[in-house]
Amino acid sequence: MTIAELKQQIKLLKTQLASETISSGLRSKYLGKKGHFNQIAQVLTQIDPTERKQAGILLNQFKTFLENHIANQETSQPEAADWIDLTAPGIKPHVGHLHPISQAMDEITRIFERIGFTRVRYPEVDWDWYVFESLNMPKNHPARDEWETFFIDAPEDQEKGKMVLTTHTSNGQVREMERLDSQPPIRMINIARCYRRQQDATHTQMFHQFEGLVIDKGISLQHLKGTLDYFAQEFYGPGTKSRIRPFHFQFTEPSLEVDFSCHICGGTGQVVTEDGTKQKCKFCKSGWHEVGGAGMVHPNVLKAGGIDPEKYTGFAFGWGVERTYTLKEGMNIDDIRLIYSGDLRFLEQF
Ligand code: FA5
Repeated sequence: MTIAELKQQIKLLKTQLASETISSGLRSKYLGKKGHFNQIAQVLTQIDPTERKQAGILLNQFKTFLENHIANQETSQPEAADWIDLTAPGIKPHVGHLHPISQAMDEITRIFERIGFTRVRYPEVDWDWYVFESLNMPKNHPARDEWETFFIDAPEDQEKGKMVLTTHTSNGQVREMERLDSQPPIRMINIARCYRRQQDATHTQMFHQFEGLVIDKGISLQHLKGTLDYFAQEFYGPGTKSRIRPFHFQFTEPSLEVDFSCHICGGTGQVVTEDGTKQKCKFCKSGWHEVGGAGMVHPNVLKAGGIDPEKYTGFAFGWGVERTYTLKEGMNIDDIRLIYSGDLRFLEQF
């Protein structure tokens, strides 16, 4: 090789280097063991001995040039900002979403707000008076046993009794009457956490209920049934029906249990299989799903809230949010404890 050829090669490498757009890897590519510089330096032995000194000087100058150029590139383009392809699709940031039960509570709130209900919240640690006694469950009444209550180890209030973790959102009934100075009309939707000593596939120790309360002149069972049908259609979709069955609660008279028709079998309790035979619907077994209780507000409850039962009547209902939500079409949640398992594989599906 001649000095002229060496100069030509150095020139080519400089042009190539100038067109490199990323700094990462430049050092090993040009100055590494098998890099361009070492490869070109190997030709030194092939150069005529009379020109070797000059070739050595040229190579040294080229090496210094490479060192400086690459060092400059590395400082002006830190690794992280190596190279940006402005046309590449962006990296989708990992965004979370509301917990499915929060989504359900928002939806329930919107459904009732559309027909004039006001969303309220009352304490989830409350006095015995609001949770039991004002709801027509005097001290030592056996009906209290159904509520498997957590009691708080705190001093008792002389009038309002012990403190408990609210077992149901019905504690909001007399509180709402008090908030409105016992002046109907009342249209409340109270959604809150509740606690009971229960734990199995359909019960959790902490769960949510939503409580409706309507009090005005002339309120009847028909208003309640109309509200149930409205909710059924809005929450579960057109065609869903509601059904009421006689029950007993101390704070309503008459008392009812509320069912909604099953979306799988349309309330018939039977599904037609592919071969045309009829089978019992496995989802509901009877055509209906029970969601919770309801009834006409007991006169004693109205009195506890300072409202004259001779002038006013009202209805109330209280259902589990988890229960109501898991009955939605396509949910397929057979164990409500999953909802609070914190398992992202479960939660990310909603
Ligand atoms: C009550 O709690 C009444 N306060 C409802 C009511 C309100 C009746 C107003 C009349 C007027 P019950 O104990 O049945 O009723 O509970 C209502 C619903 O809450 C149940 O059907 C269920 O959906 C839900 N629920 C009750 N306990 C649990 C639990 N441990 N885990 C999950 N959901 C529960």
